[in-house]
This record gives sequence, C-alpha cells and structure tokens, in this order.
Amino acid sequence: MMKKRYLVTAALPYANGPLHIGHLAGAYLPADIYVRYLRLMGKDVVFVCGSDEHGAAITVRARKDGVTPREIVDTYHTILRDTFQKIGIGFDIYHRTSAPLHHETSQDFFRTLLVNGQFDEKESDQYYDETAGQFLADRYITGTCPVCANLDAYGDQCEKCGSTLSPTQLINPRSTLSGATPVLRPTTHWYLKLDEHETWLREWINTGVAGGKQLHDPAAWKNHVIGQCNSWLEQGLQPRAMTRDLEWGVDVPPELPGAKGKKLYVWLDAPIGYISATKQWALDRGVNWELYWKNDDTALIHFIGKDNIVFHCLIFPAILKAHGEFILPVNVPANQFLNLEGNKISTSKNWAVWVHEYVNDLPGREDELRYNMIKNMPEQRDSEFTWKGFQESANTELVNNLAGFIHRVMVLTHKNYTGVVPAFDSSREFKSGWNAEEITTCDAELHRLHEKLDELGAEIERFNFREALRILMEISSAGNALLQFNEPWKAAKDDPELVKVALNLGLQYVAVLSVAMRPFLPFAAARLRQMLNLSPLDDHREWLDTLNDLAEGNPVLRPNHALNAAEHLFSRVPDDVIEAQIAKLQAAAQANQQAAPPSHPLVKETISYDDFAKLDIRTGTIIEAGRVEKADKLLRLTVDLGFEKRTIVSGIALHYQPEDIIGRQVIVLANLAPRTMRGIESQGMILMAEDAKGRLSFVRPEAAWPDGWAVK
Ligand code: B3M
Ligand code: ZN
Repeated sequence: MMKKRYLVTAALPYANGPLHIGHLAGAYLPADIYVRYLRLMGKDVVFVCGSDEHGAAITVRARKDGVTPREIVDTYHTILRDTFQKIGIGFDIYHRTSAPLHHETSQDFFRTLLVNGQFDEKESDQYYDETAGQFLADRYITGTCPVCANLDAYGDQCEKCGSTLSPTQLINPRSTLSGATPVLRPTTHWYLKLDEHETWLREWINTGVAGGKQLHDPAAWKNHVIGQCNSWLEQGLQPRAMTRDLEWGVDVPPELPGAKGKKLYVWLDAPIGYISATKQWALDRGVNWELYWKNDDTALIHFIGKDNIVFHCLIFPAILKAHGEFILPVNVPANQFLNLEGNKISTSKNWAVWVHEYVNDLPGREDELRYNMIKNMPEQRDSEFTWKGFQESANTELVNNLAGFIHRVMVLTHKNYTGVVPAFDSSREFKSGWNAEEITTCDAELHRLHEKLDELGAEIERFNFREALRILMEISSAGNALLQFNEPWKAAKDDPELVKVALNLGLQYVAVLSVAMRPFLPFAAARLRQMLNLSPLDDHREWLDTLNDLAEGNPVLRPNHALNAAEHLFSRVPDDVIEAQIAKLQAAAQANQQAAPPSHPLVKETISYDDFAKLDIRTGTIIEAGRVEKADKLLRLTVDLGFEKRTIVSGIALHYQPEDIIGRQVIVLANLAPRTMRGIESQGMILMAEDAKGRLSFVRPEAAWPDGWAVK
C-alpha cells in the first residue's frame, strides 16, 4: 500500500574514508532506485543523507594521519558528496553532522528526552588513560578477547569472533592512544532506559503494531532484519549510555550540571542527522519539515547495511518514541554484504573498489557499475563482485541485449520511415515477442507491456531490486524477440503493414524502457530520451503516466513523432580495462600489506632531549657469533666498536643464524648497564626493528661506515 509522502534515508557514511562498492550496493543504490521510482510515480518524496562526522571512526583516523578531526571530515565530506553525485545517487540533500543546525537539533533532542524522564544519570568506573589524560571510548581500548583469545579485540567488539564486549571484559587492556594499561576511574553518564522500551519494541517489530495502531506489515520486512532484532531482544535490552567522555562530537547541552567534557554518543547524534538534514532541506525551500517526521501520512524508510540494523530498528525507534512526537520507520530494508573477488571488502587491507577511482578510471561507465551492483545486490544474503562478472554483464546484457535492441529498432525506423514513428493498421496481427507461437495485435501487446511495467514497479515497492532489474531486461529481450520472430527487415517489400506494426510496437518498448530504466540506469535513460526526441524525465509522474497510457491502449510514442539519430547506448568493456583493474586491486592490497603498521601502535611517554642525549649509540661490526647453551633465543656476539670490542648477548637466535651475521654492521647502545644472561655479561645492546608479526631486522647504516661513530 502506497503512502502519500515519503521520507527516505540512506545511512550516513563516516567521513573517515572514501566510498567503496560495498557501501553502494548495501545502502545507496537501493535507496536511489526506490526514490527515483517514487518520484516517477508522482509521490512527494524527500531523500536525505549526509556525512557522519563524529565518533571514534573520525578521531582514530585523524590520529593515524596526524591531522585534526576537522581536517579529516572536511576532506572526506567533499569526496563523499562528489562521489555520490558522480555515480548518480540523487539525494535531495547531502548534509553533515558537524553543521551547527545538527548540533542544535541533537541537543534539543537530548533536552526533550531528559525532560521526558528517559535518562538515568549513573556513575560507573570506566577506563582512563593516565598518559594521554583522557577516558577511553570503546574503540580506544584493545585487549585479549575473553571468548576467542584474539589479541586485538576492541572495547566494544571482537572482530574475530563477533562477540559484543564491554571494555572491562578485555584481558590485558591497552590504550590505543599511548599503549599504556588504562586504569578505572569513576565518571557520570546519561543512560537511556532502553529496558523500558523492550516490550513495545518487541510487539512493533513482530506485529507492526505500536500504541494500538497498525503501523506496518511485518511480512514486508526482510527476515534477516527481524531475525537480528529478535536475537537482540531475546538477550534483554539494557540501559545504554547516550553520552561519552570525548573531545570531538556534539556537546551535552552545556547548561546541564556535569556536562563539561561530555559529548553525545555518536549513535544518538548520527540518526538525528536524518532529521537535521530534512530541516535544512525544508529551510532552503520554505517548506515545513515536520510534515516528513511528525505526520502519519508519511512513510519513513531507512536504507542501511546489516551492521546498522539494531541501531535503526531498536535504538533509534526507542529514541523517537521517547521523544514523543515522531513517526516510526515503516520499513528498514537492510542489505547484507558484498564481497570482492573471493574476499571480504576491507578498508584496512585496501581490498576494495573505490567508487571515486572507478568513475575516474572508467569515465562514462557509471551505469555499467550500477547495473552490475543491482544484478548482484546482497538483498537476502552476501553476494560477490568480480571484475570478470562486471565485464560479462556489461557486454552481454547491456551492450548486446539492451543497447542492441534499441539500436536495431531505431536503425530500422530510420531506414524504412526516415526516423518517423509509423502509423499502422490496428487490426494487423503478428507474432508476439513473448512467445513465438502466439499471434497477437498491438493493443494486446500494449496491455502486456502495462502488466510488465506494473509488475516491475511492484517489485521495487517490495525492495526486490534484482527481480525488478530482471523484468526490465525481460522487456528488452521480448523486444528483441519481437524483431526476431517477425523479421521486419525481410518483410519490407511483401508485407509493409507487418513492418509498420512491428517497428511501431518495438518503439513502444523502447519508450517504455526509457522510463523504466531511469531508476536503475539514469545516465543511459537520459541519453535514450534524447535519442527518442522525448522530454528529459523530470521525475514527475512519468512512470504513472506511462502506466495510464498503456492501460488505455494508447501508445507512448505517437505516430508521426520524429526520432533523433540512432546511437549505441552502451559500448563494450574491453579486456585491457578489466585486466588493469584486477592488477590495480592486487597491487594496492600488496602495497598495503607491506606497509601494514604495527597492529597496536605504542607511542611511549614523551622524553626530553636531555634524556635522549644520555644514550651513547655507536656503529659497530659483528666479528664473532655463537649460540648460547640452553637458550634457543640467544646469540653471543662479539662486536667491534672500533675503539674496543664488546661481548653482547642478543635475543635474535630465532631470526638469524650465527654464521650468516659475521661481518654485519649494526647499531649498538654502548652505555647500557651491563647485564648477565646465562652466565655471560652482556655489555651493550644491538638495536633491532620489529614488525607486526614480531620479526626482527638489524638497524644499520645505509652504506658501510667506520665502526665506533656516534648515532644521534
Ligand atoms: N556512520 C555507521 C556506518 O557507516 C554509520 C551510520 C550512521 S547512520 C545514522 O556503518
Ligand atoms: Zn573474540
């Protein structure tokens, strides 16, 4: 059942990196198809998105790059906004959560929740990094997972076994800021009483009823979405802190006692970003934003990836309800994940196809990517992108089927009727494109086209985009078959009426395709409209008008309408383009592997220059090397420092054979207090570099260098 008004949201991407194809297939393309369709159906629809500029995702990235969070969000906000535009995601507004309007909106929300008695202020012990002088939000702590013993689990989650954790469950917790072992300190936060929302949420998710009203049809929700919600609900909802001790984010309303240094939890402020984006959009146009958020005639729909399900289906609805004036989403059609060439897409491993690079590397092929993403959309289960599959779908389906059909009809019309849509005798019978055995008339075929277009739209309304795309291509295949079965190129002399009716109907197929393609392939649809000499689609009920025309048996293209020149809508993707992309993917992943930083960077306490100057570091050469009895890690070395020889015991036996290292130059800490190991006095230390896997390598001068020189 369709509503009068729609507010469609797509997950706000973190402004900490560019967009990859997994994001596109997960949330943005399905949202875009849905919205474009609604607009063509004459619906009042607003499509909002924006950058999520808060949370640890941003500050962690800023630290890593050695820049401010502001610089990170400014850089990536621009890249994201431009990338969406280039790949044809038609937001009505692409906002950002660092905007003052968003900060005000979130703070007001917080105040209302407080007034409504939705918070408990509670003191609890949380990890604090004494070296860095700050509390550690979940992502700033790593440690050993209590479930699977993964050494690098985060404070909120172990990515290896998937367990949801709290920081105090970690064994050997470490601060990612300083490497220090954090200490527990008391801090006060505002907790949303999520437990009090459990009952109604359970009913709403499973029956669609809330406050005694039927708000949605649970059968229209995806099983995996309801399943994930129920598995959360089964564990029982707990009060959840809505504030954090952080430096970057939306301030807790400053008038509240204890607000100093506290920020809103990013999963409180980010979804409110949908509201502030709508407000900004409405402000720019002088319309009332509340119609889209506070009116039962509006359908609110969130497009997201599966990792965001509980936030959009449980936590944000609880927040909206707790506020008291807002509608709830009628559906949250989350997608699963898209894999890439046999592996999970991974930003940190640089295993991804970046959309901004794609549009650069394959200019003018935006629709080819969209097509392949939709065809493989992870609607019900994870799916996979491969470059070979991409090439195959572009060349066989877009070039051969779709563009081939359109080109054929256009060329034949130009050849036989100088590019003018022919009139025909409506009683003339011919072979149906849907079935070679069936004899039909133009009227009957227009009705069938109506049926198909209607069915296609219904699949979009049900979020079955793969199926909708299949029907689109089925229409094109039937158009091809129509030509194949009736062979108008042979009939020109003997049966001119057959040529007229076949080409006229063929052109009706093409005209219908020009509208039906629009949600999926907006760039090609625009080129096709131009070729057909039809108005560009302005997203104002053209789909509905086409349906109405067809239902009444009216052709979409009238006889005597003059077409523009025939062109190929798509061109083949050559092998070298695909090979270059595969090579690029592998090279990037390899470069990244080599450059992989230590898994937990330890930045030690700052020291003064004077501290450093106390170290006496020298160049030296290993002149003897041997194993140490009963110590499989140790080697006994004699190192020539030029002015004297030293005995040094070094823990490198697992990495170097004694015989291989005689003659090597090394760097020695020469004034380290002597230490006796296995009965041997070690008179210094060899400096080694250690990688993430614990492998050791000598540090040495770039070229041969005299022994005994100072390193400073
Ligand atoms: N920024 C999380 C994500 O990218 C997030 C979504 C916010 S939607 C309100 O997975
Ligand atoms: Zn684990």
